[in-house]
Amino acid sequence: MTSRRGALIVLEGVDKAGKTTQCKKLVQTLLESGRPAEMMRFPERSTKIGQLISSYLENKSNLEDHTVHLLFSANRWELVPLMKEKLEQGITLVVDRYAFSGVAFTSAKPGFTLDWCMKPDVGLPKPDLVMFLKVNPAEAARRGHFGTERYENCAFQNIVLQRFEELMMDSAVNWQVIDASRNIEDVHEEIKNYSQKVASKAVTEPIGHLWT
Ligand code: 2DT
Repeated sequence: MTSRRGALIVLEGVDKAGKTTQCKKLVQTLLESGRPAEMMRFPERSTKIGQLISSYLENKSNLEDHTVHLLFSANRWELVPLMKEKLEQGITLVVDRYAFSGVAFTSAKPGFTLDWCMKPDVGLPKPDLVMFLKVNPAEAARRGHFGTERYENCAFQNIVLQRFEELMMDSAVNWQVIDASRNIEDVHEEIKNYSQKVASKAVTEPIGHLWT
């Protein structure tokens, strides 16, 4: 047995950027290249906390803004033991949204600072790579209608994008901006290249702590 760990790879972006499609394709490609890989997503709606979040997103319930922010964070923390276990088993995790979405979405609401929003997620397993799939919200809207869930409107997504851009100024996080306006295969090719490089490097380094 070796002690090579898997890499923690996160895909972020505004709605309709193609994150889920690209996460699935990346997992498939990693598996085909002989690297154990699994997909995860946040929010993970299957847990008790995830169900509260899901009902909120579907507009079936209302939650106070700070409260729901903390629930999103708690939903990540409750999965940390499982994430660590998988990474230590050598499984590369491809994650559809993470703490960056948490901060970008809540801080797009009036009265929330980036700093306050980051606090509950300080110390989470630090991604080895965060790829930001960039499509401007107008282009994203052309790709299909926004759904009916909370936050799915152009004006809000524009503010979310600004918040992501502020988060991307942090050079302590390994951000890569991907032009996701291109076709699925071209976008995948670039994502694959960054991921394979980082997965080879990550195996020799301990898992870091986010925003510490
Ligand atoms: P999807 O399930 O379609 O990705 O939408 N969100 C997500 C937050 O507000 N805070 C968070 O911490 C996370 C992970 C983004 C989920 C919606 O929930 C928002 C869109």
